[in-house]
Amino acid sequence: MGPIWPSYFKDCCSVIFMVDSANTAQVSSSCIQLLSLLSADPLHSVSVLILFNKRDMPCTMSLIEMKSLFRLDDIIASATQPIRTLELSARSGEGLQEVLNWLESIIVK
Ligand SMILES: Nc1nc2c(ncn2[C@@H]2O[C@H](COP(=O)(O)OP(=O)(O)OP(=O)(O)O)[C@@H](O)[C@H]2O)c(=O)[nH]1
Ligand SMILES: [Mg+2]
Repeated sequence: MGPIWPSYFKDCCSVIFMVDSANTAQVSSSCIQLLSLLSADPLHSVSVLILFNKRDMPCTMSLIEMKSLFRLDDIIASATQPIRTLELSARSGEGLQEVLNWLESIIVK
């Protein structure tokens, strides 16, 4: 669905970018999608949450591995947006409270 995302950017005030941490084959394409999203003009200053999902699966990569594969430190340092990263399991709900806290924090702003 990536090619149609830009049609939603205009009215966006925040972005949640969900990554499948159990899918090694998609890491590079996911990283490219993230970079193109962060460089889109309408998203210049929106709050961004990068969610590493499926942490319950045995084959899941650790947050340290994912951050390293994405070169997230470099991405965060050069991005114009405030970026937060969290781990989550949509299946077990682990990490969900932190996501809700993030949502609340950006709504209050
Ligand atoms: N174990 C586990 N399964 C999850 C989690 N989140 C979603 N799923 C399952 O993942 C499946 C959906 O696959 P995804 O890869 O998330 O969906 P997608 O990226 O739209 O589909 P693909 O393009 O095929 O990768 C469903 O069966 C969900 O139940 C999670 O946190 N843990
Ligand atoms: Mg998938």
